[in-house]
Amino acid sequence: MSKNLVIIPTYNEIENIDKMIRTVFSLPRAFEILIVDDGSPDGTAAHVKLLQNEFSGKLHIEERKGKLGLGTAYIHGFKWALKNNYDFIFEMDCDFSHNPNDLVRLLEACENGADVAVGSRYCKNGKVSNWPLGRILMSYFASVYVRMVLWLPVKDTTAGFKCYRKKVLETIPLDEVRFMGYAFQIEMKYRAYKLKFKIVEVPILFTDRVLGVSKMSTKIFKEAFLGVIQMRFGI
Ligand SMILES: Nc1nc2c(ncn2[C@@H]2O[C@H](COP(=O)(O)OP(=O)(O)OP(=O)(O)O)[C@@H](O)[C@H]2O)c(=O)[nH]1
Ligand SMILES: [Mg+2]
Repeated sequence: MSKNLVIIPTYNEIENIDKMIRTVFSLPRAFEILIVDDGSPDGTAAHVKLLQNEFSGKLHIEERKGKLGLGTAYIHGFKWALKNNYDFIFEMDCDFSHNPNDLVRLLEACENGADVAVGSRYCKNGKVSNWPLGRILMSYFASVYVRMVLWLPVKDTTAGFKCYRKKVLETIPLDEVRFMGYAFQIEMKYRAYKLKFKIVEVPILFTDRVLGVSKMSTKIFKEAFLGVIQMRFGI
């Protein structure tokens, strides 16, 4: 049986963390969880540690001292996953924008031959709910922009709900990954594509965050906009 690890980066997710962990552990397939918490002032990490008594051996946490960004949280998690020998490694947000039930379909896509399975809003049958039209348009055209600059054959280039086969994370030089936010998600796909890994999009319904606060900032948008051009000439 494969070892599956869901990495969930958290910063102030106390409203979501309990339900998220319980939902993942109630799925029909076996997943372990690694929370990478950046010293959330709201006590997210303390709650995870409490739950570790209940979910001993399958709920893990790595704590970092301050808010160091999504990209480095995932790199930290990827290294931890490789060290502990997981076969399939997932990225998922804690705010239920990504429906944990879809982890099973991402896993199946990789079991059926994908190296990277991407939970996609913009492929056939993919959907976004609750987002204001402006945000959908911005996100969609950001993906078009990325495809035009990088010729990356993925419809949802900024998607952050993914499953990687171990080999992908062993091959990408993780210490060279340099971006933080949306650009991080683009960079990982672009590197996987350049290394000729098979990327498959799995349609998902993406729902806007209901509880807790968004950590998205204009800095992250700017990084993605300029970062894509840097990637085109850099990687
Ligand atoms: N460890 C860590 N996690 C983070 C950091 N920034 C965001 N996160 C987590 O990353 C996930 C995605 O962050 P969100 O704020 O939901 O970003 P987003 O989904 O692009 O934005 P919204 O649609 O507005 O929610 C959530 O689980 C956050 O708690 C960070 O600096 N460090
Ligand atoms: Mg979110």
